[in-house]
Amino acid sequence: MIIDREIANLILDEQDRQINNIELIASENFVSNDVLHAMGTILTNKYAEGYPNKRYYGGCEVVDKIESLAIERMKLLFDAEHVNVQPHSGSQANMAVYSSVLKHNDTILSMDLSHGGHLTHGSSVNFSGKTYNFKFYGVNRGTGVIDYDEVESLALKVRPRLIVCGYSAYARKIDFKRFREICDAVGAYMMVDMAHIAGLIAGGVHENPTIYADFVTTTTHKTLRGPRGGAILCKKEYGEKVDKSIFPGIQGGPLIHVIAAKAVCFKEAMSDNFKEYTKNIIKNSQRLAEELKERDFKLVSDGTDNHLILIDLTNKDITGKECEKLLDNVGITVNKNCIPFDTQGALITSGIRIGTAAITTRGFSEHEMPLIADIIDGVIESKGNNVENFRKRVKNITKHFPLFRY
Ligand code: DSN
Repeated sequence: MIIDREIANLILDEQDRQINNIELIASENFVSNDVLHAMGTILTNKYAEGYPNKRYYGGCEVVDKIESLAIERMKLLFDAEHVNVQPHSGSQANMAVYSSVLKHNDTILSMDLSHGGHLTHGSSVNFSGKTYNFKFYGVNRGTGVIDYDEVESLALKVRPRLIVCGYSAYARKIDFKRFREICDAVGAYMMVDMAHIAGLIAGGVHENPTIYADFVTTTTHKTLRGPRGGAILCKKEYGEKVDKSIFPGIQGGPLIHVIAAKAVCFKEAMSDNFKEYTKNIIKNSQRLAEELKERDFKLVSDGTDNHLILIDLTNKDITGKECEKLLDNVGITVNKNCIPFDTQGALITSGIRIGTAAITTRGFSEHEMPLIADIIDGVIESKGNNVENFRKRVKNITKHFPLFRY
């Protein structure tokens, strides 16, 4: 129990919000009690700069075992040759990979942010865009899907040292083998940022990139359902460079309490229950996509193969920003998101991104998907009216799916 009442009360307020609302942010999830408890332990007290058996502090004999276990579990889960579980976030994982084998101003080819890429994939306001010479591919204007032949032509033209695939707002499967062929054609390193789909890969419902990629980066808190944090998986030959890049390159002491929670998450992700969970994530998102289409919603790429759906609101007379706000008011949490070829900026946008990882953890099934689509549709149609009625409908759903309480 937390003694500081101000903070304790705010945590309880946030707990209420999570319990009562429908969480559709594609990058969020609800962790298990075990993951939560591992993070809230005395492991937070320990400094352990370095790596197991090569530390710069005494007293690391126990935390060495914890970090080693996390590494071994993650290797097994993703069939990886080398793993680093120390990145504090996905951004730091990406930064570490770039700096492990590239020089400043080297050329990197990645997906444009407005087509589904990430800030760390070369945005001009991010360290990545400031440090490296990024060139961008996008999705096809007609299909909303990656045209791999176009990526190849671009790669042959710009001759990148590294190609990034793996995205924050792309609803279709990624052809990793094709990316490997493109990388080989131009002699580029292949990096996969699997942050969004890591859980789907662990559960076996998306192809595993580790056999194709030189480097795979991830966060651990999205579909993988672990603590907030990052990790890097790579071929053995790059292991030492990647490790040095994280520490002492860009980080100091690892967060051992978070690494313990990562280890718990990796074990959970090996279970049959988790496999079933990932199948259900996709069942739910495909059903929700169909229900939205029946209500005249346009979806980028016309559907989904994974946990997320990118809704193009241009036929609905509402911006992404307005839609996010209206849905927030009734207890449905989403984020505004640029759609490919968006004419609005990133603070307004013409789309919203939704995902089913969190609600599937809560136990929502296909049965709830038409109810959610109906509320989203109704809220947009009524433009901010009948808020109480919609709120009640949201609570009528969430009350059947209890969440862990402190
Ligand atoms: N911010 C994350 C997301 O929402 O996709 C990516 O890091």
